Amino acid sequence: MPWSLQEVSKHNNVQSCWVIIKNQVYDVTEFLQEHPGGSAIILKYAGRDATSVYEPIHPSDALDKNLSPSQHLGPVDADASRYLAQEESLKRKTKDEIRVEQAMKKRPLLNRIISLADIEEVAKQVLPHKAMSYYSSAADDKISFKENARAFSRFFFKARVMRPVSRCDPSTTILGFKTALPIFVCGAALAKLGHPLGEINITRGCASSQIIQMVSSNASLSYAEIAAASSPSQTLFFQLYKHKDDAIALKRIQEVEQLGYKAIFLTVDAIVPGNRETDIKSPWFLDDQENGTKVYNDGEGAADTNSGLGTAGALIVNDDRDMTWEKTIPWLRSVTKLPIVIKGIQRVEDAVLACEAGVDGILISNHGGRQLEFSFPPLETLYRLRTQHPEVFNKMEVYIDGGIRRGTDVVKAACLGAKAVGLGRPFLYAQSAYGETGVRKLISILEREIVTAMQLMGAAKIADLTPDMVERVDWNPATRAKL
Ligand code: FMN
Repeated sequence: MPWSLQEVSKHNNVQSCWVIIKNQVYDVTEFLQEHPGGSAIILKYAGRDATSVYEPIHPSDALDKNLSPSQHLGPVDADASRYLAQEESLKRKTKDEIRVEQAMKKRPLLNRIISLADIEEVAKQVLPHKAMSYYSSAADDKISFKENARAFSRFFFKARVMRPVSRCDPSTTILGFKTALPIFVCGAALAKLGHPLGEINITRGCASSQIIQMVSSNASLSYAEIAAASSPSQTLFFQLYKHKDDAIALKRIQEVEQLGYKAIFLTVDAIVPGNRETDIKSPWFLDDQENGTKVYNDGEGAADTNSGLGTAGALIVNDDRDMTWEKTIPWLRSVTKLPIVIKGIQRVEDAVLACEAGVDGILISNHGGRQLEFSFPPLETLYRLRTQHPEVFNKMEVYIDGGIRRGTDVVKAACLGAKAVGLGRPFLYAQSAYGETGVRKLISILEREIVTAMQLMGAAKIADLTPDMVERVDWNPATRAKL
């Protein structure tokens, strides 16, 4: 039977907690303790409509996956739905919403955007504070985040000249799947925080540009919605946060396998959340801005603002913290036929162990500097792997991510043996600022920069990029790293 608001409002506590989401009533009393973001945020909306805080961060199938059919109590009545619609239309805009609206009107035309830095600049203006805090945040003092990018400035090209490059082909393959460029989208959570269409902007932008998208376990759209938005020939990879319960992890793997995802990237560098202070501070900033009007950071599964973990904490609360080479890789192999890539390798020795474990590839990454502060810059780790264990590159594919913002960055990594490189934040910024067209623009900028660098290096194809074409330099003897 349809529910009146009055009836729903009686269930406003730990003993009986109901919420309304998109005019449907749910009994979340039992779920309170299981909610990854903690119970406090749900209790804040107990007996009330929670749609506006729920929608931007949860995929559409989250309720079905987490609640039993009996906990779905049915729709609200006609009076209630009229009232809720009216309330929504009369809602006073927050200062941040007003700022975002104005900034969107002032966005530069896309043809004025010529670099990834330009896109990031626009994103900074137009993103809601909460989204920008989540996207831009990194661990502690952001040293690893900054060094990821800075590492590229220590590697210089030794170009070849007098080589024919009028025809230059930057295409390659990743795990056997074609890609127009040696780049891919790194799985990053919560694209809907930045744009209502979320991950689908990236899917569509990649389809027309022939770039592979890795979809996050914590995408804000369901894996099925993203797969449905892809074109028939498009390749999607899946980033796996392995649940501590193997049975639940297996369900997730089977789901994406059935949906046609083509590889599993198992993330191993985020078993506990990094200390991301910009993200943790976000609710207080919004709070102050609204002069006492409490605005919670309900990010990804609704982070409990008192938990001090920020948005990231809630997302990985159920992850397996006891993964090992001996146990986890054989288990994963036994449950899926998909290629397996380990995401989050941070040193040469672990790259070698991954190779011995027989995985199909490794993604050298420190999670964009968001996890372990002072984790080595991936480019430096790639360089050391190339120098110390060149044989690894013949046995499995090696990729890096973190701080890649220029075509020359991509080309440097390719010279050192990376089959491809991943980009995280740049895709989030592009889709937030300009939707699907922003994603296409980003890819076209990188294409131009990659082809230019290749031609100037005397490389007509990716295979022409070799380790001798880059040299690691340190202009400052005082900081010369021991290799
Ligand atoms: N990595 C994961 O394995 N799973 C995630 O859900 C995930 N979410 C992320 C969310 C955001 C906002 C960002 C910025 C990164 C996230 N990452 C995640 C890390 C990215 O996959 C990637 O390693 C990183 O962004 C690369 O660095 P870059 O942003 O400098 O390109």
